[in-house]
Amino acid sequence: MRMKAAVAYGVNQPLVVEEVELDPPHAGEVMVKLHATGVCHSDVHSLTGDLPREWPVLLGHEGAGEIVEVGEGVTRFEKGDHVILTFLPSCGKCRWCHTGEPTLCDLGQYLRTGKLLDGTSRLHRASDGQEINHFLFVSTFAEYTVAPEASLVKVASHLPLEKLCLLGCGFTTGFGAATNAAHIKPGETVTIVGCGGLGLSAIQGAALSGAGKIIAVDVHEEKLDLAKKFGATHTIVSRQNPKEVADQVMEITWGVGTDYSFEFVGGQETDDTARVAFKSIRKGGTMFMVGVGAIQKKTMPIDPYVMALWRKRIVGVLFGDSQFQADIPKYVDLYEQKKINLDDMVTKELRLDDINEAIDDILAGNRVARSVIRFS
Ligand code: CXF
Ligand code: ZN
Repeated sequence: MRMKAAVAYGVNQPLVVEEVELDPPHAGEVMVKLHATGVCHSDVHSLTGDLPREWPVLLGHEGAGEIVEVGEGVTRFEKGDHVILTFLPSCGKCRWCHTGEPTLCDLGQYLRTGKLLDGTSRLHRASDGQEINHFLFVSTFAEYTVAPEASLVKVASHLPLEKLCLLGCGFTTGFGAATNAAHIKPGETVTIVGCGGLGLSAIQGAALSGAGKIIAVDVHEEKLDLAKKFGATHTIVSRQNPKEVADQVMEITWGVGTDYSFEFVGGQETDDTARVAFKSIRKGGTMFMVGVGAIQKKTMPIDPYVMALWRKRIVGVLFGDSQFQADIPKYVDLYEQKKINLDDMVTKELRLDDINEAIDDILAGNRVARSVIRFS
């Protein structure tokens, strides 16, 4: 079928919104009519080359929509189901899926192939048939997508998909970092470095877990205003002086440091942000590395002397260490009960034709928490 999609052709080139031919689902796949997709910093990192891709590629990985066709052998889903597309798949069969760690699912090894699981693409440019690469199996910057059933989570059908789409990446990553990775207990203290979509979701997770001090750090004051709205108790405008930020965290916590810190920035910035997060934790505290560093950056400036003598821990977190098939429906319930706030996370809605504006907003840094592209 023919559809409109935003195709990326090279590093830092604007996406081209054009007609793309989408093939029907093969065995184990479904076709989804997208209702909405979030625009995540990782889409932009892919465009800037920090997370390299083969071109052309159809980006987007935080989508929600309705199933319009199921491929052979698909039993978990049927036409009309509302689904979230997740940026990681879970096969439900491998060792990791069986032991409660679906973010480590063995299918993850194929995520960077640009193809679906049988090694082929369903995407071709309508004008000349040129093959287009898939992105993380879901390619949501399009009116329709074909994805493996392993990349879908079924959700209730009476809630707004233009908000629930955030559960496919950003919200689950941030909220899960606070609730699954850190298991924050009442009264514990946290430093949140980076208050975009991930950081704001972690603040919500920390607040819902009963955290005491929630110290939000960002270079942009606008983001810290939002952080307060979601439950931050203290804010620090980072002035690119890591010592100063960590010193302020120390003052706020009476010279102790916080129990946990979270790095949510990633990309090229991690020299500063990881150092701030590391310095902000207390003796025996844990820093969670959630932002994905640029692939070219192979080191982080961490003081090994302090790490050993202060018994500090650094832990990587992927997709909020969630069991996303089970957790996403729970987050849908929390949203319905107004215990989590997705509505105010979406600070801008756009149409697909304006997708480059959404990318520019992310590059600017201070304009949006999350932008969502709506298809209907
Ligand atoms: C990222 C993680 C690194 C690869 C691209 C997707 N996750 C979510 O944004
Ligand atoms: Zn993402």
